[in-house]
Amino acid sequence: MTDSTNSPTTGGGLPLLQYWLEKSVSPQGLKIWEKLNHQSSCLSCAWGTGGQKGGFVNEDSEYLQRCAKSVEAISAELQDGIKADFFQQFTVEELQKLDSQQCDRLGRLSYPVILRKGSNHYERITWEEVYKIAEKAFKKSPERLASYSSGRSSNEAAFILQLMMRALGSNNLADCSDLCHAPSTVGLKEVFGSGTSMVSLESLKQSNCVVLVGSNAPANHPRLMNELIKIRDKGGKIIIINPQIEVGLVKFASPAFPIKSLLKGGSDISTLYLQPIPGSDVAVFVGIQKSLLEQNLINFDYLGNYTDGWQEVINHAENIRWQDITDTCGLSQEEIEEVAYNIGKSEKVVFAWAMGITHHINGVDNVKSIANTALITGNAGKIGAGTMPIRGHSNVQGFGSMGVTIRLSEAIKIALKEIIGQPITETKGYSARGLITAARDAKIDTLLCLGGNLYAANPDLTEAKKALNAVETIFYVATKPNLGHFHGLGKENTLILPVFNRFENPHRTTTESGNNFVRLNETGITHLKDADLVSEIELITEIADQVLGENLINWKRLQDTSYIRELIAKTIPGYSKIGEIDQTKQEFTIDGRIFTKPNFSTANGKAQMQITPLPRLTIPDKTFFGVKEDSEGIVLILGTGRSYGQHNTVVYNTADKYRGMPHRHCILMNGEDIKKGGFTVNQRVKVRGDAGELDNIEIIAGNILQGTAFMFYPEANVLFKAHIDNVAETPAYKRIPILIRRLS
Ligand SMILES: Nc1nc2c(c(=O)[nH]1)N[C@H]1C(S)=C(S)[C@@H](COP(=O)(O)OP(=O)(O)OC[C@H]3O[C@@H](n4cnc5c(=O)[nH]c(N)nc54)[C@H](O)[C@@H]3O)O[C@H]1N2
Ligand SMILES: Nc1nc2c(c(=O)[nH]1)N[C@H]1C(S)=C(S)[C@@H](COP(=O)(O)OP(=O)(O)OC[C@H]3O[C@@H](n4cnc5c(=O)[nH]c(N)nc54)[C@H](O)[C@@H]3O)O[C@H]1N2
Ligand code: SF4
Ligand SMILES: [Mo]
Repeated sequence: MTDSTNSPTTGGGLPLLQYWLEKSVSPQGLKIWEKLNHQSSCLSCAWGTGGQKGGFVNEDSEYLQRCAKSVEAISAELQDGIKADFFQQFTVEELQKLDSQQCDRLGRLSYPVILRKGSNHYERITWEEVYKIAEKAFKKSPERLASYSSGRSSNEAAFILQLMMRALGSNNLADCSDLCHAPSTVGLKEVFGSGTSMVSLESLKQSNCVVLVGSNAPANHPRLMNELIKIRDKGGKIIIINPQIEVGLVKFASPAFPIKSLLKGGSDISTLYLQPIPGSDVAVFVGIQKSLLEQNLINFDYLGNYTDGWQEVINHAENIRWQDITDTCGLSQEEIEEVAYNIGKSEKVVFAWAMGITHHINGVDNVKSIANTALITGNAGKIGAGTMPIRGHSNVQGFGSMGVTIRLSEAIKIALKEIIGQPITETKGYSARGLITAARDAKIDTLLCLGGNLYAANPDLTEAKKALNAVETIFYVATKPNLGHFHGLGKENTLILPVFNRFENPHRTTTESGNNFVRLNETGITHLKDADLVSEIELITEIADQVLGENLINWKRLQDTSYIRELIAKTIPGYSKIGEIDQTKQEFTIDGRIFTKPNFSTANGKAQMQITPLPRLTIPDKTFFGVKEDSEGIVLILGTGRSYGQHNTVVYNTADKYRGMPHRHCILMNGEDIKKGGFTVNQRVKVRGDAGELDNIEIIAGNILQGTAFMFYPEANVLFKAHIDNVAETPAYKRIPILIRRLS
């Protein structure tokens, strides 16, 4: 197999190339400013900047809090609309030659299109016809219907999406969080009875030690860096655990601290920086627990009063041999002891993490091992301390809160039953991975994708493509074209349905930040002339109305989002204040999420600690990849992730200057491994995983742990099959065995 993302010169033809070049240079500076100032939350990450007090204000009412990511996201939304004759001009095969960036640069989707079976072209259709097709497609048996969603849409859209699916009798509500923080949600819920961060922004500011694990915050949550800088400035400690040295985690130049950025080239971030073997974080945290025990830094009073299961966790740490810990994680006992000492001696410790923790087959255990460490030092349930998963998409957490999940809480089930007038199905739904498998086995007829890029976000793109090809009808609801729209085609019909984005909606909406703060987004207008867009709310309610008619739920009335908020207030725990938000304009913190006292949301109020077994990490030999053991090349462990210039599957800029990776087709390797493999820097190589191979990949030397390598997603998703965490079903995107060889 070869690279699926050929440049347009190798097949797409010159006109297509010209088209996106023209698009990508349109001047829009003023419009960006207008949108930055719009009263709505930032489109990009879940740190949650923006809202009622204007675009530059964070949750603590501090000003000047927007970062370049935000501008990038807005600017992409401000592109011109795709021209009326565009889809007549280019066949689907031609469109399939585009890479991610080229797809995005085609411009805003501004009219609905359909690709019918047997046709080579997407063609324009009317919304009337869309609803007719939808009516037929959704009148199938509920287990054959599914949705997938991505966290850019609003709480209101999320709520009615799941309301419609559940009214239809389906629990197949796959979501991008299944590929992201699901292990955090599952793990934290088991331990604390609540699946989100227990730390508010205000509380984070009072911490004097932050342990940041598996996060590249300088690129992915830039405004978090301001908080880390301030914590260090007042003498606090920042402990980084990450196999790769991310420069911004060592030193970060923030525009919020201009003097330091100018004179000192930035602020110091990391006090300690540990580089464990990928996938070994449980060993690191059990090691920290063991050392805390040995250094007498455990808070036994706290454990006795506020936790269950602590004896087992302590015994486990005590009985594991240091040798097993250090062999597993590759760190020395002294390194772990120093971290333990710093955690144990700090008064208020926040444990924060992102995908380096969740993207593993033992992602849930990783999360629990962090939670255990927080608990044995009494760092959960007080101001300035606690567990803090750093959420991804700007409203991904809102989607979970609104019930877009296959793990619906009993409280929401009971409340929804009242609205829907029938019990919520107990059939286990399909997560994002489950959905791909079910589709592959021809078990899905109709799929509604509310945003996102189900195709390119999944491992094994060949499988993902085949799976989607077996779905009868696919509706892609989106603002801009992406790889999935051209590769993830349905068997009968594929529709791309254009919608308003967050700052263009004709009605108010809300979103929820990763810090559990609800933002109110004001109405707006689109810059697109003659565009034939609908809002996500209108789209879903129209479909629901056609399919379900008006019995208990008046779907048309739900086009008034304040009515949706009324229902949310009645249904979703902690969200009662949303019922008055139209009048009060008061953005709020969700009740029951921030724990300032060690009284948790479990049945008895105590945290439920559980043992986390050490992972057995193995590295296959070359024969695993179908070549002889004595053949040339080197086997490494690959982690995939984001460059500075991309938002998930959408690439804005090809280079990642921070990692010295000049384009997308690079592999970052340790200098020793480059030598060991018999390669030189900048050499082009082949990279093979258990699902496919990429050719012509350039070797870049970087500050990454020996034995490991790093590549960008979604390109790297052709390489490997999905190996998932059994409980959360999240793929191991961060621990992929690969073979690197010379080009033949
Ligand atoms: N600019 C930008 N911002 C974004 C996004 C984007 O694509 N672009 N995406 C958004 C989304 S949806 C998400 S989920 C977040 C993602 O934000 P992050 O989680 O910060 O992003 P990743 O690139 O997945 O990489 C996380 C880090 O994990 C480290 N890592 C890899 N393996 C391990 C391991 O085994 N252990 C440890 N401890 N660390 C490891 C990597 O070296 C990397 O630094 O960002 C959000 N914000
Ligand atoms: N190898 C590898 N794979 C990964 C990861 C990794 O680290 N490595 N990370 C995983 C993670 S953490 C995540 S979250 C997933 C991301 O997976 P997804 O969330 O599925 O993908 P995105 O690229 O964020 O989706 C972007 C698309 O959303 C649409 N969109 C943008 N704004 C709106 C809007 O307002 N409304 C609607 N309806 N659509 C909109 C646009 O069309 C855009 O093309 O990828 C996962 N895949
Ligand atoms: S940190 Fe995140 S929410 Fe804040 S401005 Fe940057 S991208 Fe937007
Ligand atoms: Mo994510």
